[in-house]
Amino acid sequence: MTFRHYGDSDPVSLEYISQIPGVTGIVSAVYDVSPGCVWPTESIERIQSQAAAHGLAFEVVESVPVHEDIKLGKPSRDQYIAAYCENIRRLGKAGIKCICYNFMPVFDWLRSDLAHKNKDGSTSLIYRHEQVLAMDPAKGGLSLPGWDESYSAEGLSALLEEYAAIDAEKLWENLAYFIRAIMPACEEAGVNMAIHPDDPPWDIFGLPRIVTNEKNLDRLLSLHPSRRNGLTLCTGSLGASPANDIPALLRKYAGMGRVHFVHARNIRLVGENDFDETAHPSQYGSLDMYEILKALYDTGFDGYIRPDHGRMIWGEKGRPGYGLYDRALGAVYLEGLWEAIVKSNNMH
Ligand SMILES: [Mn+2]
Repeated sequence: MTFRHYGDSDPVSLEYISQIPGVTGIVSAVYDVSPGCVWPTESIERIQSQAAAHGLAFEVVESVPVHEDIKLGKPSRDQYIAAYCENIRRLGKAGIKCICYNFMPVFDWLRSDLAHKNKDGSTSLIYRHEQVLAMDPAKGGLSLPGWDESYSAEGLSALLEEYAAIDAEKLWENLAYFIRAIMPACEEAGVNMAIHPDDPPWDIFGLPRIVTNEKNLDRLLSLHPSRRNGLTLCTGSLGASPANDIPALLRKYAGMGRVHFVHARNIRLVGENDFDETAHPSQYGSLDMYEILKALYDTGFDGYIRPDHGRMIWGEKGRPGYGLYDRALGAVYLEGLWEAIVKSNNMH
């Protein structure tokens, strides 16, 4: 069981994380280096030693960002891929076993409201498709969680223009080129790549999104046969589409040994393409967390898992989705489910 940490700027301290029962490691990254650049070895080692000082392992990186030129397939991509491979080698040397990444054009995960007030006074991240459709990122003023604030409105318009030539098939080609180019470094370094599904799993602002469903996950894995070409199975991201049967997907892909990392969280579907993020337990959302963990148990899953986004509860202020309290409750709830599954299976 791991827990995401955002480095020195994270209001949730490593000490607090070390106090959560059952959490043995952090998921983190070097945050002060631009996409496409090589991470200084000292920065990687610093996270290692800070985590170790609190008895926490640092074996999962989330994320090593993929430069937009790689997604666009521009000639400059080769230099950025070379830097990516160097990062894989450096991270492998530092003890990292798994790198989470995504291949979403321009925008990372997207919500329409980062602090929707619930009846009990807690706040949640929610997504309302109509509201997102009404946003125009090229006009500026957009401030969203996955949002790179460094883009000017002009810079963003130019980037979106470049993407006009990139349809889903072209994006697949560019993803295939990237995966095939980095796999030798992964083999050499002993690092598993774990692509995060697109969140939400449908096109946004006219940009294609391709890591969205079973058919596409099959295609992704077929791009390179190495087990190191694997998945971060994010239950809440894929689960936003009711067509995605999460326990079935886990049984299939964890059974193939291709799931290296699981983001476990619950969401409640409240309309077509609309959802609320909820507390982790099954009763609050549309996902059956018991069936999800049972699928992992039955397939002998031995990868990493972490609670994903949490609500803000008990007056906590912090990074939307990444407060301490609700994620800690989520971790311990998942551990409780796991203990029950393990013990009930040992009895038979
Ligand atoms: Mn996730």
